[in-house]
Amino acid sequence: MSNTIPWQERPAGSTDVMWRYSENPIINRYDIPTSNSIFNSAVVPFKDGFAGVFRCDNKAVQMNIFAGFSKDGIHWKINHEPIEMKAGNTDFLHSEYKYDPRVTFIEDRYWVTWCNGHHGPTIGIAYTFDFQEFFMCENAFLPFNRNGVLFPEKINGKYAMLSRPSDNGHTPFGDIYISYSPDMKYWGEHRCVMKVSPFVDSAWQCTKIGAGAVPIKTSEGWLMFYHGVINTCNGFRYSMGAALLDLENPSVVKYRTKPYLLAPATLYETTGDVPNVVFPCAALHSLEEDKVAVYYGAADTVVGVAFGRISEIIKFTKENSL
Ligand code: BMA
Repeated sequence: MSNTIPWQERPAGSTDVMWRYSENPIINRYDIPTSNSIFNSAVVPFKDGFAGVFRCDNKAVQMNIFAGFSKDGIHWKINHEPIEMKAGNTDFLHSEYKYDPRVTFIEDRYWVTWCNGHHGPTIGIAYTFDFQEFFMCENAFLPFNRNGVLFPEKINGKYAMLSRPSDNGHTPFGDIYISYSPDMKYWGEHRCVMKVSPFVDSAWQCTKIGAGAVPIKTSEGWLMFYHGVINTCNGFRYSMGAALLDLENPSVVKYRTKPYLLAPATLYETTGDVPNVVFPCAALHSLEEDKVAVYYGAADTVVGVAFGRISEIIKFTKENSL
């Protein structure tokens, strides 16, 4: 990755594996004229800076995705109009809503996956070369599904995607699956990757889990940031952990964090439209510099960034595995 990713050193005195950007949130709820909230959004290196796809719910609280651009990964200009889809591998553009986008560069283009409304949530797919024109593809799965996250390269000759089969509401369950496709249209070979943890072992991830950022290829496996949820007497609480998946067969989990890496604690994470949500959707990384910047939705209202050293996260994941 040639672009300089956003970075701040670990605060003096902190022993945390990951730490928050001191200027969080980097995107606020009213940053475009129509928005009620901007959160759960995805960014990638693009040209000499960065581009992203942002979840902006409007003041009718309709969910949609918007393109945005940034020179430094911190200060963003988000388009005021939502992405309009053109026909890609289908002319079926039906979509009742779009939310929780992820973006992955594979070979020659950027792929966007999101939670697409088709009689309930499923996984929508589109591609773009320039973040101006977007071409829609067939939905990957039947409803109900959420948290579709592509791997950044083909695995054994096929596209690979993580997802989380769900229900049509505020799903009280959820495990992570992987599916493969030869062409980004037809998906199969579905396998379970990771299930929720027993309450007594690691309660923050005992109700449901979902893939977060696009997995990062490391010598120790695919490093995948994911969210885990506990159902408390005041509702769901979303935190972030990490897993290392086998490089050749990513349905094999080598390690996953027993303690969380980041959980709602600051005011912008504990207070907002949905309190107590840390929801990772993207990560910028540099293996050479041993740095990662994770982008996460906070309290379903704003966007925050957290930093870490990749080698330390891997070490922590291995030494504190479930
Ligand atoms: C999930 C999705 C996410 C949201 C989370 C917490 O079901 O709707 O977009 O961040 O709930 O409200």
